[in-house]
Amino acid sequence: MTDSTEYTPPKIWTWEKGNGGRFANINRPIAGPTHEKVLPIGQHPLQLYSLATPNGVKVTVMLEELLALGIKDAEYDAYPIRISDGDQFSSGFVEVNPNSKIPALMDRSTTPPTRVFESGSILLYLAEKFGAFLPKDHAKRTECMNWLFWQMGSAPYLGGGFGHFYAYAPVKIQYCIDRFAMETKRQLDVLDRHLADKTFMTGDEYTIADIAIWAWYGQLVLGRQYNAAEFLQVESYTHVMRWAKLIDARPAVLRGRKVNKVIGDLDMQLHERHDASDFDTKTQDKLQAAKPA
Ligand SMILES: N[C@@H](CCC(=O)N[C@@H](CS)C(=O)NCC(=O)O)C(=O)O
Repeated sequence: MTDSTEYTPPKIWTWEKGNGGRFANINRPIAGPTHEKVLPIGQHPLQLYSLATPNGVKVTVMLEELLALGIKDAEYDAYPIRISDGDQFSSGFVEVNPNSKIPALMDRSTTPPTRVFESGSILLYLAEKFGAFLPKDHAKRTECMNWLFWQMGSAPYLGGGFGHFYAYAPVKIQYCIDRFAMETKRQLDVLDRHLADKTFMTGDEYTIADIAIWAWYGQLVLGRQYNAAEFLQVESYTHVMRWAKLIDARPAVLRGRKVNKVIGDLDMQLHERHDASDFDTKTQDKLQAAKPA
């Protein structure tokens, strides 16, 4: 790895395997599948292929919230896609998402089945399909869309920019960390000012904009992202903190955080989810305790 200050870009960029830092084994400059593999299909109409990253958790929280409303047709099977093992490059996954990123959803209740990718698109699809967490009033719906699209456009600066250079890059480059810490703090201030006189992002109603923004910025201020709470002084964003805690306390949010989680505390890891009862019987702590010694 060359020190950034010494690097002069060549005339033509070439791919050196290993130049992706912590993600060197999965980063590639080309799209498409690397291997043939079909995806598993469970019994429910909705099939989710995902992982409990902030983008993945948006969708599992949404599905658990829909089920908490009593919407039985939102039942789903969720399969983990282990992105560090390259599962997102299987032929089956690429058919559902040509962009090879989690989350990806197949709705098999339609003929033909509908593929849905991009977490924002999945949230909107589910909100429209089930008529929930999306304001009916046009002006309020527009405000909800404003914030949903804000999240989709802003989080790459937090994750791909700040998170990458602060936590994952093999060298600490002050220029990059300064640039993206500044932008992340600016975004937190945008949210803090907006939430100063509102319970949720669009006012009194909890919507898909809250789900999307909480997954990234809520979890950041709650100290779950990049070990950066002190560095970014997240406690100072008091309105964001109050809103993040309010959402975090919802039972459906806790369940959504567990689905397709394959690292961390064992009681938080539900690798596959096929039924509501799986939360009581199939988290990793339960499965490991049930194993014969
Ligand atoms: N804009 C996409 C981003 C999805 C995304 O970046 N997913 C990451 C995990 S959070 C991923 O699958 N990475 C695998 C890879 O880059 O190969 C969305 O919101 O769905």
